[in-house]
Order: sequence, then structure tokens, then C-alpha cells
Amino acid sequence: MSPTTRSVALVGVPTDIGAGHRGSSMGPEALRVARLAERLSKRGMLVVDHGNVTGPLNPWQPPTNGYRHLEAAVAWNTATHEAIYSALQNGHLPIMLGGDHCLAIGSISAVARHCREKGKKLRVLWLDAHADFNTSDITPSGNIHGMPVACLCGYGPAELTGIGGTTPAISPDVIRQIGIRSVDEGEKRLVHEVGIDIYDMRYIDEIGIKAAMEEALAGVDDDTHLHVSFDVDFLDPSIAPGVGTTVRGGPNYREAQLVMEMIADTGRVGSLDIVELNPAFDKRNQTAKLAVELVESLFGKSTLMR
Ligand code: B3U
Ligand code: MN
Ligand code: MN
Repeated sequence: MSPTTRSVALVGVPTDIGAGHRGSSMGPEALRVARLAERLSKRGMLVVDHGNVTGPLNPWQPPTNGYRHLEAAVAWNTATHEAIYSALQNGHLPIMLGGDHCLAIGSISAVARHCREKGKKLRVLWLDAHADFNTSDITPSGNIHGMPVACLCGYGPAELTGIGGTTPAISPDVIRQIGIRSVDEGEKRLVHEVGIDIYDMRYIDEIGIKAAMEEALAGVDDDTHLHVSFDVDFLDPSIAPGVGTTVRGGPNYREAQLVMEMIADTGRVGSLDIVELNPAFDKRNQTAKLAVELVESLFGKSTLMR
């Protein structure tokens, strides 16, 4: 292995514990079937599939005190944190295969812990239709996949905000949210209050995806660890039907490719989540295949002729 070869650890987290629809628990397998490992190996990366993290079955209960399945979500996120943290400690670039987006509490708290220990600056690119900044007081659903960004910033139950030992796990100013187009009323107030940097679809339509990404990536330098949290519902449902919570008006194929290519150009991607892929809603695994194609671009595959 040459000193520049990136060693990638795939970590499957097969649960829909935080979601409002069943099926994202099948996401890791769909990404494997779409040949994620093989495609990245072809790009010269050394890919090892670490198999799946385990945790409790989804009890599929209504919310209690504003949360659905809090205890089980804590168990899954604690296991995810340990798996991602150990991959980082062993020098791997972890790719968390979700699972629903609540699992980013585990993965990003691990990345933040790693960055603190290594003295690295963290930047989180949150690609999503949703802001995922609900709390138990304002959530319309109790689904914890609508809460991970809030939890990572310290707004949430201590069992989740404390995963990894430091609360808050991250400072709101490391986050850039891209593609946002569905935010609940109370959630909107809270993201403004906290000051999250949001590149919503209106803004992207007005200034273009290139300028938006230049702004979102400004300040990324050699000391930066870039974490990409890729909620597949970021994409327009016309190209990505395989998610539980589609929201129309998302980035099209070419915009999504450019997003990934511009992130790749920084050369600073250090970890990735691929979440909310739901094979129960997909057609012939097309959304998984598209996600794999976009991840190839994120790691430098390019059609550029110059
Ligand atoms: N904001 C809504 C819907 C939602 C958030 N994230 C997803 N859906 N995937 C909620 O339930 O919190
Ligand atoms: Mn999300
Ligand atoms: Mn989403």
C-alpha cells in the first residue's frame, strides 16, 4: 500500500430506529449489493468491510415524552460511536452505512472526538432536505432522525448529547447544511436562534449550486477534517425514490454530481455517512446505485477533460 492509499472502513448500521417508516435498516445491504466496496477499490482505495454494528430490534412504539425509542436509539448510537471512533484511531476513513439519520449522533460525535484529540479542525457538510434540528418539545413526530443536529449541538436528552463524553459534541459553527427544503415551524426558530449556516434550495436556486458550495467550503484548509453526512433525501425524488421522506425540489443529477466533485476537490474528506436509503421504497436498487455513483465522485471520480 503506497503512503497515499486511503484505507476505507465500511461500517454498516442496519436500523430504522429513529425513522418514521420501516426499511432503512436494509440500507447497508443495498449499498453492498450496489457494489460500493468494489467501486471504491477500483478508485485505488483499500476498502475493508467491517460488517454490521448490532443493536436492539425496532419496537415500533408511539412517542413517550417526545421521543420514539430513545433507549434503543442510545444503544445504536453508542455502538456506532465506538465503531467509527475505533476505525478513525486505526487510521481508516470510515463510511457509515445507515440506517436512519439519527445514527449521525454516534458517527459525528466520534469524528469530533477524534478531531479534538488530533488537534484538527472539523467541518460538517450536512446534505439533506431536512434541518434535523428538532427537540422533544417541538418535534411533530417524536422521530429521532429529525433531531441529530440538535443533539450534536447539545440540544437534546443527556443520554444522546453525552455520547462520546463531551457535550456539546460539536459547535454549531462547524456545520453547513445544504439542500434544505423542509423545516418544521419550531425547528426553524431554533436553527435561527442557534445560528446554523443553511444553504436552502431557495438560496441554491438564486445563486447556483457552484457559488453555494464555494461558500460552504470556504475556510477548509490542510488542517481540516471534512465529514460529509449524506442523507439520500437530499436528492430530488425523481432520481432518488428510495427514501422514506421524499421532498420534491431537490438537487438534480448534475447538481448533485457537482456538489460531490467540489467536495472531492478539497482533498479533505475524512469520513462519510450514507443514511436514509430505504430499499422498501426503491425501484430495482436505483437509489443505492445512484448513491454509490455519487460517492465515487466524492472520492475523486471525475469526467473533467481539462
Ligand atoms: N422534520 C420532520 C421530518 C423529518 C426530519 N427528518 C426526516 N424527516 N427524515 C420530523 O419528524 O422531525
Ligand atoms: Mn436527515
Ligand atoms: Mn432528510
